[in-house]
Amino acid sequence: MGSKVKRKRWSENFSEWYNELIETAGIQDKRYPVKGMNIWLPYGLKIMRNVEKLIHAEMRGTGHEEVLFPALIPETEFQKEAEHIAGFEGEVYWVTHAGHDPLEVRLILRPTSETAMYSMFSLWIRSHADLPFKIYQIVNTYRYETKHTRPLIRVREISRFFEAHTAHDSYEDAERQIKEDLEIFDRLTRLLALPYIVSKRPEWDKFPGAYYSLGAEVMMPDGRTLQIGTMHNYRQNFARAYNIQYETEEGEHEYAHQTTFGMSERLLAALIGVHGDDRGLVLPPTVAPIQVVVVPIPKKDVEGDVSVYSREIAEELMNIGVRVHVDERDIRPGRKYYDWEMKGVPLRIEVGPREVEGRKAVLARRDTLEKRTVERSDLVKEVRETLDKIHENLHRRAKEFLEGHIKRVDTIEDARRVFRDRRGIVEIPWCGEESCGLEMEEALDAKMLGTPYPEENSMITDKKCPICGREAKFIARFARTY
Ligand code: P5A
Ligand code: ZN
Repeated sequence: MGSKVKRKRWSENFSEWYNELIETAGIQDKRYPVKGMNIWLPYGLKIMRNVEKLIHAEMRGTGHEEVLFPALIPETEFQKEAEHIAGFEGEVYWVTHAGHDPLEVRLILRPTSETAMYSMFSLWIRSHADLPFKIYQIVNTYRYETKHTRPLIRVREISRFFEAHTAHDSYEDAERQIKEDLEIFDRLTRLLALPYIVSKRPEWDKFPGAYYSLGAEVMMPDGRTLQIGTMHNYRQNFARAYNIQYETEEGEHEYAHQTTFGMSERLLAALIGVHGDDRGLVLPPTVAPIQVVVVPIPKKDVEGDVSVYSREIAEELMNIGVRVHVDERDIRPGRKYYDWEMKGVPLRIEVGPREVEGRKAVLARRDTLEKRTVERSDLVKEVRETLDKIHENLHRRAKEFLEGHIKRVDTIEDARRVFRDRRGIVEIPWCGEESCGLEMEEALDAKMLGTPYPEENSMITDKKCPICGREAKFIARFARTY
């Protein structure tokens, strides 16, 4: 094993660890000759597909219908909502020619699909009986990102862009939808063992065209936050621009209220970052392509067929729906352990002649690296329980990490100190004025994530805004972000 390269450490140099692991674990190849557009490798795609399955199940369960819109949008459609254009025009890719001919109406590659969908909404939505209207798609979208690109985190082709779009007959019903989105998001992230916080974005950082925006963040190991989900209430902004009207029961015409909910392959980036360690990936069993790997350890001249015994174990596990693989490659066991640990397989079963003879098996957990010998007769039960324990443990330790990195302070000096030693999220009293918020961003070299959501969690009394000295109305969160 002389060729073993020294690995980058998760805890010390996260950014390098991440870039290296994306390739060595077979997630993506980023050598494609268009910057910010990467190739999904088989193993990475399998994990992402498992995440998508969970999303589809949630959307089905909440009455959303799946659709697929074209990737090209006419310039004329794109230009209907003023704030939306202002927010996106610097980020869109243009299609100006077809063959040798310049196009009469130029096209954009969708950066998100509001402007593709909403003129169709105006054709489809006629009466109050058509509402609420709830659709979603998972497609590739294109954004000419100017900040530093990073695989899965900031890409120019977002290849697994999830977007739910809804229309409602009142503001209240749109608010109910945002609540449902938060519940969907909560169940999904529980299945991914990803603890998160939700903030209401400040006015200057809303989604272009939104009345308000919510963002959900996880904490990466270097103390920077990653936004993995957003929910937006558009009120009637887009409905006015795209003429989405419905007839009320009284026969009057009203503009629809709309919301959206978005996520992407950043969910996979979060899984990799939040759960990983110095040995590589650690995948929650819910999305691991292989949940259990069985490694037979044959010994020369020793009785007992480890291979047959291993296959029997695998078959029994397969029969109860466990994704299991037997690694029968002709290489040393240590090499196999190394590979599967790097790929984040939650549980390894080791089988040597001693286990065969004693009707036992060794279980090695990926999350804690603990090993334990169990009876062959208890194996199925033990595997099931251990997979559940692994999931719980991943969630618990990530939650401790997140909560341990949120610090409430009263002054800019204390906030600076937090960013200096530990990084993470700082909560500071804020008067609510944009100028003070921007000044704090500047002073802390951090971004305002917004105010804690639901809103009752952001209210405070008896505190002063550290910039202007006036009465603080909110708690504002700041972090260094991805
Ligand atoms: C919501 C869906 C929207 O686009 N329109 C429809 C709304 N919101 S958003 O915040 O701009 O994006 C939604 C989510 O997409 C992810 N994301 C990205 N992922 C990878 N690379 C990028 N360049 C990128 N940009 C956005 C984020 O998870 C975001 O929350
Ligand atoms: Zn102030």
